[in-house]
Amino acid sequence: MSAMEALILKLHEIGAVKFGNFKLKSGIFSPVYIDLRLIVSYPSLLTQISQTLISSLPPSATFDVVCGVPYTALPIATVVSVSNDIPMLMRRKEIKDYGTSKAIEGIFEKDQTCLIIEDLVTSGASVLETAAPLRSVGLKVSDAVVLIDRQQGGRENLEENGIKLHSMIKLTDMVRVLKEKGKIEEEVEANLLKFLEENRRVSVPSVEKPKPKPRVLGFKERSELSKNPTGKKLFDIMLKKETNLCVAADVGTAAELLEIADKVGPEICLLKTHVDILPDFTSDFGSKLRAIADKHKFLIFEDRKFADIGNTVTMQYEGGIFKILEWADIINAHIISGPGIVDGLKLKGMPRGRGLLLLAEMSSAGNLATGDYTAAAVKIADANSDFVMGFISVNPASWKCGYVYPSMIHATPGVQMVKGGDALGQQYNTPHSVITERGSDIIIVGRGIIKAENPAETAREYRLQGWNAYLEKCSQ
Ligand code: S5P
Repeated sequence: MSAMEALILKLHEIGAVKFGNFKLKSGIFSPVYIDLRLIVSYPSLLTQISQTLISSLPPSATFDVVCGVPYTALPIATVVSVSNDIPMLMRRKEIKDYGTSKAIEGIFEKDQTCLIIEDLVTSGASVLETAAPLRSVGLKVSDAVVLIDRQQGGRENLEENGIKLHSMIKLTDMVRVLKEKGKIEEEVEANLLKFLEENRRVSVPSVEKPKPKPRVLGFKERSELSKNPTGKKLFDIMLKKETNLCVAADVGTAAELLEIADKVGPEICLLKTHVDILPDFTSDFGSKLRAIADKHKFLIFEDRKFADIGNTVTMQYEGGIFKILEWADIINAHIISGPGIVDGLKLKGMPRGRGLLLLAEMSSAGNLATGDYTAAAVKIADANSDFVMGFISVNPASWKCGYVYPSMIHATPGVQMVKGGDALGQQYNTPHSVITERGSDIIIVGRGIIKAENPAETAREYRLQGWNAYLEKCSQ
């Protein structure tokens, strides 16, 4: 008896192959059901499968790492890895939105080749679901090896996606052997061959005809598109420092603010202030903060939320005791008073090369900046793209209008590691969801960092999460 026949008989004996009438994941009814999850209970069988898998590969199938399709093939891949001393990678089915948020776990280098290991292939959809994130992190995927090929289009579907399928056992071989060894009746074999004839190709709906997705432009390309000098500068800083983190420094005193700015400075692209909450504000505050900003290469954003008529805001921007125009690279404004507010701020800010963010949405529960209001903000921004560099937004991916302007920067408040809120209406989303799902660029984090035991270390964690999410978005 050949090793292959012995393997088929063993799989039948342990009940991994059953005959009857079964509904498959793809919706079709099948006269055979194969459940390879059982093999973890038979260690010597698992070893045998893992060894035969690798030895059945042609010499043309070279690879540096292996990756099993979750979940059933994970133990097979692990045994292949251990017994052949080949490093393994793991694909996460669910990407965490804490920690490093990686889709692929393990160490690899760009352009290495990864062999995908699968237990059973029908349409090939699961193999393609694993190939996509591997390819998006720069790995090459050209071969997949499978224990059983159901011969229902998997080979062809994978071939069309540049993956050669190698199978140890074909379903037709399996029924032939089982019939020859007297394990199944002739009728069962005939029934199965008829089924295969009628279901030669199970389509892969989501993979066969991928919907064209708009390409995500990176910060480099977007910097070139920005018409505002501060917007350009911010894109450039984000790229250079690999950070899309803005810290909201809502601390009790100016002294504390300067201290925290120096601590988190290396991790941020932007420091956001509320200068009117500082009891010890003095006229040299601006120059002191500017020195720290220059030292760590970040920009200063005074969250003044101007809201008055154009004429009044010119004075509020330039005058008073705070003299915001002197030291803040960026300010923001509500559009409740109409486009005149932008004209007023622009009059003072433009000659200094400053930038303005419009509040198109807010993070607090029950706020009124939604729908038509958000659309109006986009329209005003578009008409003033030399001065308006972007938006305070919460879910720009959902906007029916305006989200497409790649020159505009989206900065989103209401960010913490864990989704939730405070007692006064603030609502939090995670860095990963803000950047990848909600379509923003910058995470604005206040209490999540300034109330942490070690703000510098925590800022670094937020920076990594925000930046990894940006990289993930670009690779999609
Ligand atoms: O809609 C908004 C707009 C802003 S600018 N919601 C906000 O929370 N902000 C500001 O972001 C808010 O004023 C605060 O400075 C920061 C959020 O702080 P946190 O402590 O809740 O992270």
